[in-house]
Amino acid sequence: MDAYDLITRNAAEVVTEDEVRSLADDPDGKRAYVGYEPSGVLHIGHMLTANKLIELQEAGFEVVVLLADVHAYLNGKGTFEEIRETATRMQEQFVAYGLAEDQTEFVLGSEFQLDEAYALDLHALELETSLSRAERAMAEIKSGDTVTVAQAVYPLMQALDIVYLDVDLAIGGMEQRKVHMLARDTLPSIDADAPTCLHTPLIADLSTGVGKMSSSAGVSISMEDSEEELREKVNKAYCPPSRTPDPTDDGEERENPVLQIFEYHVFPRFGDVVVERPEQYGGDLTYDDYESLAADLDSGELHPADAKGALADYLNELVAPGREQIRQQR
Ligand code: TYR
Repeated sequence: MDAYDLITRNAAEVVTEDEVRSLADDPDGKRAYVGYEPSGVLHIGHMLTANKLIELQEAGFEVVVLLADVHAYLNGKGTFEEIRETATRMQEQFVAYGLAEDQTEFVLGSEFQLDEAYALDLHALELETSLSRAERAMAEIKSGDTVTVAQAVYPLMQALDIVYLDVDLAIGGMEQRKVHMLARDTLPSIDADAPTCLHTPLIADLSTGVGKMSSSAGVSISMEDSEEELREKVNKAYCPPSRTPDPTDDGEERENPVLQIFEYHVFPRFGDVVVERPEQYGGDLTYDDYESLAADLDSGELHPADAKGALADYLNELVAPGREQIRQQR
């Protein structure tokens, strides 16, 4: 795979393609980052952007993980002390997951976000931004029902982080896109470049295939799950024998979350995927890419129950080191 294909593999969106192409021309030493609000344990959403960071390391990028303690605080996630403690644990879980410790720079937001120069730049961005724009940027990020002033400052700080961490590529899930668009529009007002961005897809709700999977509602997968819990969640997952399921009766679009997890979590981390089957049902199936697995599910060659069994095995392998890490943390 060439650098551009590796960088953009499984991306839902890149802004802009031309900008990413020029990074791909000479990726060595380029910097990419993801910021995370520290939360108890890594879940499948964190793991999805982490997969992208691992691919970027392969492509030659320097990778920065921002443990966004101040952002978590502004978003009502607890006291500073609680959040900082969680940040340390989260860092250990990322390393257990596979982010190379010597190739990943972990930064706590409060290490630089409380500096005077940062504060003054932040105020300059505040002058440039309407409250309604900041509020819209936060629609898919904010916790709680009312928008606080803290949550309006939040996306501007996120924009500024890109400048202060000196990154060439900002990564986030699709729910971050409006913050990134705000960053592209406002950073030039403080003489900084509009950042290049890459957004990873959102995985549909596991049990319905509708909307997006979230750690706060519905079924989610986390590093805390035991092997049995993983198996149970995957077994109950929505998985019609199709990669393009019919919409719901209400006309809502549906995805196949089992296939999505194969595509965004399993294939990026494992070269080959083996679906074990008893001889009498045709024996094992081996896939070296997502397309062939999806095609077999579509054609009926691969039964959803067998796909689920294999998915649970691979997810368990991905989660096991983090699960062990969490056990030691307690
Ligand atoms: N907004 C991100 C989230 O929803 C966290 C984040 C904070 C990302 C600061 C980047 C950043 O610079 O979790």
